Parts: sequence; C-alpha cells; structure tokens
Amino acid sequence: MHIHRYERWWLGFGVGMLLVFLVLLAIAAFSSDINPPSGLGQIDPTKVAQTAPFDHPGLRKLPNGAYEAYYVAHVFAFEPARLTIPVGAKVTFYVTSSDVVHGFFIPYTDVNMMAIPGWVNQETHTFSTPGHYLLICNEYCGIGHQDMFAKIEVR
Ligand SMILES: [Cu+2]
Repeated sequence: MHIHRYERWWLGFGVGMLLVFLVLLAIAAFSSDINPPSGLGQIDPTKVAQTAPFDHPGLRKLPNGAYEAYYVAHVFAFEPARLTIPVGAKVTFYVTSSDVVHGFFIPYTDVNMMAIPGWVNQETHTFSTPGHYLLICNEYCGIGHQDMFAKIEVR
C-alpha cells in the first residue's frame, strides 16, 4: 500500500502530538500527585463494610447541630436507601464505592460527585426546602445503572 509522503508526515505529526500529550499528562499526574476530587483520603474498597464509619451508613447529628450522612454506593444501590433529614439541616455527605465508579447526584441541589472505589468524597448542602429528593447515580456503572437510586425525605 502506498501512502503519500504528506500523509505520512501528517500521520506522524498526529501520533507524535498524541504521545506528547500522554507524556505531559503522566508527568502532571505523577509530579503533582493528582487524585480524584476528595480531600479525605483513601479507604480499602474491599473492606468498606468493615471500615468505620461506612460499616454503619446513615445520618449522624453533630454536637454543633450539623449532620453527616455516610453513603456506600455499590451495584446497583445506595446504602442507606432511604434517609429522613430535618428541614434546614446542613448535611455533609460522605460517599465511597465498594465496587466500581458510581455517581452521587441529588437533582436541584449542588450535590454532584463521584463515588470512587478506594476514595472518600464529600459535599455539603443545606436542605431549606421540605420535600422528597431523589439521589441518583449519574455515572454509567453497569446493566442495572438506571435502577440505582435512593430517596431522601426532608421534613
Ligand atoms: Cu450507575
């Protein structure tokens, strides 16, 4: 097969640029210690069910009146599946995954994060409007992804 000289140059330029960008990406990732968005560090994804506080997922009230909600995402559900939160509560959600990457999204709030195996992610939201909120997975995680949700009631 004959490839014209200019096409070879163009192909070489394209492949070369791809390699340059991959090398730059690797250098940036390793030298800057770039990790998934989380300030909370790591957890053994094979021992989520035995690691506190994810061994008892749910809502906890803090002495200052704020709340913490611990969630575990796994195919194809969230634990806890239902949560009741008082109106006006400031809730910090902590989420991790025990298997694959999942999404953690509560529509009409600013809670939208990834649940990554081995990492703990967090987001805080104040629920000032009572009602029923849906917590959905917005990262495709497998064949049952569309059924992956939990319910939050604010009252
Ligand atoms: Cu999913």
